[in-house]
Amino acid sequence: MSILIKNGRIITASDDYKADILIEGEKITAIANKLNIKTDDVEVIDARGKLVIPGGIDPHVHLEMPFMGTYSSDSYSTGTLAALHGGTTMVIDFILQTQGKSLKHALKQWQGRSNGNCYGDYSFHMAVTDFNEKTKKEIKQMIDEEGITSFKTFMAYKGALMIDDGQMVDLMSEVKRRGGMVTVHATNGDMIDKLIAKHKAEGKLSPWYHYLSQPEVTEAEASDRFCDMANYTDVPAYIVHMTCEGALNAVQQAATRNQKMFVETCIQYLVLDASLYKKGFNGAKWVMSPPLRQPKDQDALWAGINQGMVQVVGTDHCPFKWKQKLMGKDDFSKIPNGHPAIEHRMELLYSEGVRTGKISLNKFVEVSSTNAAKIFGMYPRKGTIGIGSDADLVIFDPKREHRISVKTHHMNVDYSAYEGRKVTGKCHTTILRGQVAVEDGKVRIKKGYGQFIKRKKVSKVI
Ligand code: DUC
Ligand code: ZN
Ligand code: ZN
Repeated sequence: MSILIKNGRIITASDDYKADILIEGEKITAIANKLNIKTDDVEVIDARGKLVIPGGIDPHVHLEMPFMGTYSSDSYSTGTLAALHGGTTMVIDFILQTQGKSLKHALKQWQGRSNGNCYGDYSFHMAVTDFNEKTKKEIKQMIDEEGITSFKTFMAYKGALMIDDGQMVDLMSEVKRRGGMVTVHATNGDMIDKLIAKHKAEGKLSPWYHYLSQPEVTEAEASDRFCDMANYTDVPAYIVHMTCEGALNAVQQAATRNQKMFVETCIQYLVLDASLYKKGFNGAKWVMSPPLRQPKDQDALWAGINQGMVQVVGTDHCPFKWKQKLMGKDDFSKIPNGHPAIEHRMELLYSEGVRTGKISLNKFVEVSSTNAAKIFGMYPRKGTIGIGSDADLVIFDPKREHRISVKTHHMNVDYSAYEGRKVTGKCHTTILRGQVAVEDGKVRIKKGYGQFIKRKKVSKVI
């Protein structure tokens, strides 16, 4: 069946106009002022009074991920379905190489959990935690055969995920040679480990000390070092979950050197702050790395978005149920890091960004969808509304008010990090590759509809 969306206001990263959209099969096949299709085989959706935007792309999620002695609580099915409820049609998840094992080995494990289980479309970043001669040979294979073109690195979590600077520059050189991108969790792991040990030795064990163990300087220093190494190797690079003014300053230098350096922040760093860690153990709900920061950092991030220094807003969605958070009841360093947000990113960004006048509608689309598609090799198939693009669309009601709550969210987690928060703007209908996936809260597709999307070489698209 085809779909005709009538009377909507179409917003892309660059345009804002009223038109009808025809979807045939998985693709958008026509856009015109008035489309009159006379056949019974068309579902007509009236989008009058609503916005029609490209399906959101969240390039930073962790589904069913083994981490800190447990697994993040959303599976590939619950996580991608919650994403669709919130207008995100595609996610990029992270594969973690086990130190001592191959990338292929890790890929197989992640395929085992995800294959056939997704509602929404997905891809993987490959986290390289052990770069050696064997891993080096696998980079080309990942890019050319698997369509996995971005390689995540950790400058923290020593002994589990962190690589040293020697491995980092070697990896960067190989990824550059093969046409990929290096992404990074940029915080200084050694400094953080020292501060954690100090606080524990002093008997300071509450979530507040998670925050104090990762001061702004730990992120600013690592971001600066990462930019320098990327400049030295000339690799396209991307800093995930940037939280603070100090780290943004480091990137400014990369911009004046004309580096291909991209920055992502996450919705929580724009709308929540570190005062939440003062709520006793309840603060564990927001224990994530890097931690929430100060209002002055929120201001810097919003400005960075407007100035084009921050290109993407993701979530770092990594939910844990309360029982899992209790693993760190007596020691903040054992609280599984991460918070649930995959469902709320688009609506919060609209409500707190567009409605308040902090960002324009076009910027909203750019940072929630288009830029991620461009940076990660999926544009123009994804990330825009155009003839020939995948029909990944959200029909968004900009006036509808609602409150976020654990009682109504769809993520597999028993608390909300945004409980009771009032939001204006709601995703009414989410369409994925020509199928209505969610309509006014009702699910119309089946588990397994989501496809793995092979991505293009990075150097060809930016
Ligand atoms: N930070 C988190 O908070 N969770 C998952 C991994 C990370 O870097
Ligand atoms: Zn991280
Ligand atoms: Zn992450």
